[in-house]
Amino acid sequence: MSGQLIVVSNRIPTAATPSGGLVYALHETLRKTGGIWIGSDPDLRPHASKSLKEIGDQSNYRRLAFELTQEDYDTFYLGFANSVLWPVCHRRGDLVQISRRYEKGYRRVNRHLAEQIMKVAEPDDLIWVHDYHFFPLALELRALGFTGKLGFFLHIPFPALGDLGALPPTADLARWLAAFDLVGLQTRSDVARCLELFRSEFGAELMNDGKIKYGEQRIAVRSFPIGIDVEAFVDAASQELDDTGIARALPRELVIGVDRLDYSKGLPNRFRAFGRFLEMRTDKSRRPSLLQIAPPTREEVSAYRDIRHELEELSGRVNGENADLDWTPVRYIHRNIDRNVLAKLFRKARVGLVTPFADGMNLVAKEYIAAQDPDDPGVLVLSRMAGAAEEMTQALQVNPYDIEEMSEALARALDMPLDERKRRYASCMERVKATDVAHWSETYLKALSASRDKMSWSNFNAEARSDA
Ligand code: GDG
Repeated sequence: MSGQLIVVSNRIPTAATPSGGLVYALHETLRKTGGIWIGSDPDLRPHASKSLKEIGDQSNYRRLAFELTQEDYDTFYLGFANSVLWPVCHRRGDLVQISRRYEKGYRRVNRHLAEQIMKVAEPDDLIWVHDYHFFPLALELRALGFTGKLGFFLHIPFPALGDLGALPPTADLARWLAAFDLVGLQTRSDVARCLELFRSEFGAELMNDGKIKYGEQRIAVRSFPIGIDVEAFVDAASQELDDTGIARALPRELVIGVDRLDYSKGLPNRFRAFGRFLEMRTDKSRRPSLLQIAPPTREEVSAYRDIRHELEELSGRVNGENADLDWTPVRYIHRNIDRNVLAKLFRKARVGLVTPFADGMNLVAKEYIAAQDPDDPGVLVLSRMAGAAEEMTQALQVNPYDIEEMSEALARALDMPLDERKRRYASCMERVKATDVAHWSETYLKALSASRDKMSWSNFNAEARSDA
């Protein structure tokens, strides 16, 4: 890598050493390579500054924050990103809220951010942009004359061609993506959908080297399945649960679900399937509990308030119909739980229920497997619609729309003999280890560095701005 690495993501960590998941992985990457991490400042301002703000003091790399106004937050973040792009990518066109204000806000924030990045970026820097908040960022940067390598990674599913019809016409995904050198996606199915989009575009061509030629641009599209920090999670899960109160309160047959409270995660059907399983069990002395941890997220968006009410009603109903004086079948916790406690709860649970309708990867599936005791592992019940299903073929895979299939899978998981559990766990764990988060960032950055030798972006300007 000749220049420095610049990572752009919507959120930027504020702790000196962030814990958990993706932010930890990016922190570790930047700690090794040096560079800059740019993300949004969580505090809103009446007037956003035109320059990035230096935050914190990190070893080896800088963190720079961009400011948003209330209008930016409402239109760019809550509006276009989370009320248009998120539902489209998760096959929920019915939840899309089209608004010209949202479209303008989205383009404005991306344009302003590009201007601010240009003040700190050098021509041979390598910029790695994360997620659907910044689809047009490369186009804006090219329009301002940035000629270095630009990579993109989409954490959520790539939308099917048919679903893209729910986007407003100004959202030209193909042209936005074509300004990047490398488009990284979670799975092979995502890559197939992205290629389908380019195939449908006039003037796009699939080249012999696997790249797409689109006008003057050449774009590589590849899958890089994201993973977790396996060792850290195994370590956290292997510690004793020192809160004896929690340990005592856990039933012998614990089923666990952990998800941000999002409509894409399939939680109502999961509760229905658990209710169905309780009804159908012949041995009524059997008293499993479903522990569902679902911290709040994006509560300002109405679809998120609706799903919360639906879940509260459903958990109340399943409990009302099945609970006893000394048994609560569904324990639903609507708040954030400490990561170390979470790891130990995963290990105690006989079944991990991961049943999204659509999910880029789903790291909970990988965390559940990593947390298991190899000598007495639990069973992962996994939706076929999660990106993780492409690799974890030995999980019990289910259709998240089929309540009966999920209820049967639950019964099968709870009754599964030890040797079958061990065999399935070993196969899933082998995949979790092979695609850990360090492997993900290393392979991505290697591919981005090798993505092209030299190329001119000089004829970009006029065209890039024509619809801004
Ligand atoms: C997006 C894509 C893709 C959840 N509740 C608590 C908590 N969590 C942690 C989990 C896991 C993370 O949050 C959730 O990651 P997921 O991958 O499951 O889902 P998204 O948040 O939707 O992430 C997804 C991911 O990006 C990465 O590319 O896999 O498909 O949608 O780590 O453990 N952590 C703590 N307390 C909680 O209550 N501490």
